Amino acid sequence: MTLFEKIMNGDLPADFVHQDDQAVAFRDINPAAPVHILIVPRKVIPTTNDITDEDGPLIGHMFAIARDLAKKEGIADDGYRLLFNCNRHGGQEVYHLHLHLLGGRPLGRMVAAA
Ligand code: DGP
Repeated sequence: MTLFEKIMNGDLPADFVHQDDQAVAFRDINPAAPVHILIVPRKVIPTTNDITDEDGPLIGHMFAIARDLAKKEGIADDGYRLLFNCNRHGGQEVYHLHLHLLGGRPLGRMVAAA
């Protein structure tokens, strides 16, 4: 079972900000910005490489959750970043698809220097 399945099942605690039948969202344990939320589908999809065409509505739903949470967190107007990390070069740590919602301060341009 993935770490995020354990969180969704309630076996591990998390600070949930959204839950529905398809996806959940909770605050990142190691926030990289004042707002750092992970949007996680209940379906286990290891990486963005594993997304299928049938997952389109689910992925769209994740973005809709991010949009609504950005508004709720008060960061929609100033702006924010949404990102997926994939595999080693992407810096992925948890192999259960998740969309990062980051904001609350200027985030700089794109990626940090290696
Ligand atoms: P990624 O590198 O894209 O796989 O991001 C994984 C994120 O998950 C990372 O920012 C830290 C976060 N994380 C890892 N373990 C936990 C946990 O047990 N609880 C919460 N809330 N977040 C976690």
